[in-house]
Amino acid sequence: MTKRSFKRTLVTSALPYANGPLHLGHLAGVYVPSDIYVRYLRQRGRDVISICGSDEHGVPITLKARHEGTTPQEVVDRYHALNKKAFEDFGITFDIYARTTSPVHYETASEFFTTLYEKGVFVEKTSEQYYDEEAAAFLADRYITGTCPHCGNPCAYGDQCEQCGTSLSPTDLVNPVSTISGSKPVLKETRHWYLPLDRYEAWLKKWILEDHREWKSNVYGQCKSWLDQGLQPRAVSRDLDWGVPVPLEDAQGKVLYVWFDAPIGYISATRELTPDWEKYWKDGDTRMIHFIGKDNIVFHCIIFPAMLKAEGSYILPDNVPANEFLNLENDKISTSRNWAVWLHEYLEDFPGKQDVLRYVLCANAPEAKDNDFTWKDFQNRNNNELVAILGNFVNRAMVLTHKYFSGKVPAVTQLTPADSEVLEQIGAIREGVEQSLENFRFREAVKVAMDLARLGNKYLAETEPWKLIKQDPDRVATILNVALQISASLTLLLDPFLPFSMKKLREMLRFGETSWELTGKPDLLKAGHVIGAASLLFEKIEDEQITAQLDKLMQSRDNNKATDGVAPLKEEISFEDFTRMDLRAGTILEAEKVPKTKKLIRMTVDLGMEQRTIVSGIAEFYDPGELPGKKVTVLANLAPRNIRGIESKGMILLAENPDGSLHFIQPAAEALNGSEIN
Ligand code: B3M
Ligand code: ZN
Repeated sequence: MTKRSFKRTLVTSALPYANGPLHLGHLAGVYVPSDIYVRYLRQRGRDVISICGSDEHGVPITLKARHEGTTPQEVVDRYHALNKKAFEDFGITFDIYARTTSPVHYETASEFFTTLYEKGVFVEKTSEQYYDEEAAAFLADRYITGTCPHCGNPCAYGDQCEQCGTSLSPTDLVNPVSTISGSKPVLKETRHWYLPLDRYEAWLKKWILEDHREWKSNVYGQCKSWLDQGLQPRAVSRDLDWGVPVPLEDAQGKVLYVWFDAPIGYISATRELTPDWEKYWKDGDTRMIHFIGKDNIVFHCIIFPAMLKAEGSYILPDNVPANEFLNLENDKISTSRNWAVWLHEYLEDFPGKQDVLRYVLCANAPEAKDNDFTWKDFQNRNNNELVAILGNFVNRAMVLTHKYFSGKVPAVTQLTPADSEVLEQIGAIREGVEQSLENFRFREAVKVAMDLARLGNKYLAETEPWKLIKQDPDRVATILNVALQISASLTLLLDPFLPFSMKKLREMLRFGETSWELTGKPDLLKAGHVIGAASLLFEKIEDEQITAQLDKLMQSRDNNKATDGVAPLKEEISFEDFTRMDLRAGTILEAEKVPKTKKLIRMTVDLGMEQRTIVSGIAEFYDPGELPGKKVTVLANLAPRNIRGIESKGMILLAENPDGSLHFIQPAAEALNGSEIN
């Protein structure tokens, strides 16, 4: 159980795969909460480091490289740079953003494997695995697809079915197919090293189910269900050519499984960050916290701890505050369907509004269950909370101070009991925020912190200094002093959540302190201190901006619809194959329905040198009356065919949509009848 005191904190955030850009689901689930947490600890002067980096191994990366006709290295270089920048742009303050392709990581991961190997931890096993004979490669994880034995999804992967969520092994798949060559794989023997999780089951049960009852219920529940099902040995190596090579003599062509090397990435990143790294990893006075999404729970709560325990010299995580998933406009975020808000695109559309997204994602974080991000909610929270409450309060306090006291903090003449109560509440609010943050309840934390702005807003609304300035300027001096003290405390309390805006507010107030402990202390701004000019902290977001975002999303939905069911490409042909077709521009002269048929239209087409009779099955899509005069493309050297007793000489080219509808491929108006198309 926690509640003991630690000397330092090691915060890790899941290492995103460097195979695609980041979207707001990533921020909401992992990086906004972890950043709030470390900013808070730093503000308290605690010894804390925040570790992250790119996960650069794994089959999705090599597959992407193959699709793009490039190398895995090129893919990870590109996305490492893009994602590192996106984090920086959103003020996610990692102490290091490392990479699992770095030499330090290769060394650390190999050493870790070797230690376990030499301790005799692994079980070495030869088993039959799928092998692609055309590509001469074993088919690990996503290199193989097939039908899910549980739900019948025909596109399940070798490691997981994305439709029903079941985790699979390649031999579970019905009708397996190699994603490299499309061929049917064969079974072939191969040797691998397994981590015998079953031997750690009893220990894990005690460590999690008894000693860590304080873990979030979604995390605890998932662990319990894994442990109740019983743990199996897990292979920690793969037959692949991209990854950390298995550091053994007779292991050519074998690399460490990505989920074996990736969490070791936290250790190697710390090594890269500081020569003092062992203090963070091997001293029992360090508290280690893993921030992750729910799909990573088993790896961080069961497999990695078992690895650390087996190694023997490392500490274990004290808490794993995993979040559930964030949906977008009532639909699962999906990279392949482009149903996402990409971080770099957000900043193009809302420059300078990082804090708004941080705020909305925190206020609406998927902490206990999946949650939904909607642009309407984004607009409402910005306009009704950030603008109307927080921005409005500090702006009024500052503008009135400039107006009545030339920008000088007025001295308190006399505090009423109501004033004192307001000032005392700051301390209570601060404690509330601390409680929530220490327990990883970020939604609650930001709400309580915003209560201070609500309190300030209410205070000004009730005391109405603008009505008193004529008859009682002393009272106004006191009111504005109180309002400015609240503003100064706000810069401290809201800094972890809204770092860009609070920095701006501190500059406006000319208030240089950042220590958390000062929140609620009297006279943060001394009487006589001159504040700077007031400018707006937040701007209203207009309906048009929201509509534009929704349109953008709907467009990607339409694009998906249009490409759903598109026929796969046919086999490659040579240029000579193409030139055998004689394609000509033509114009329809006459058209009539073929009697007693539903689909057929008989046309006379002018091909310049001659007129042709062509029959085509387009009556469901075109009315004969609208056809004369239309330009068409004709395959002119197709052997004549007899269709319902009519000799059809040539074929009119048509595009067929996924819904089966047919549409002419029309040459431009300037193309003369009979001109060759090539
Ligand atoms: N790259 C999976 C993910 O992004 C993985 C996390 C590794 S953390 C050690 O969901
Ligand atoms: Zn399934």
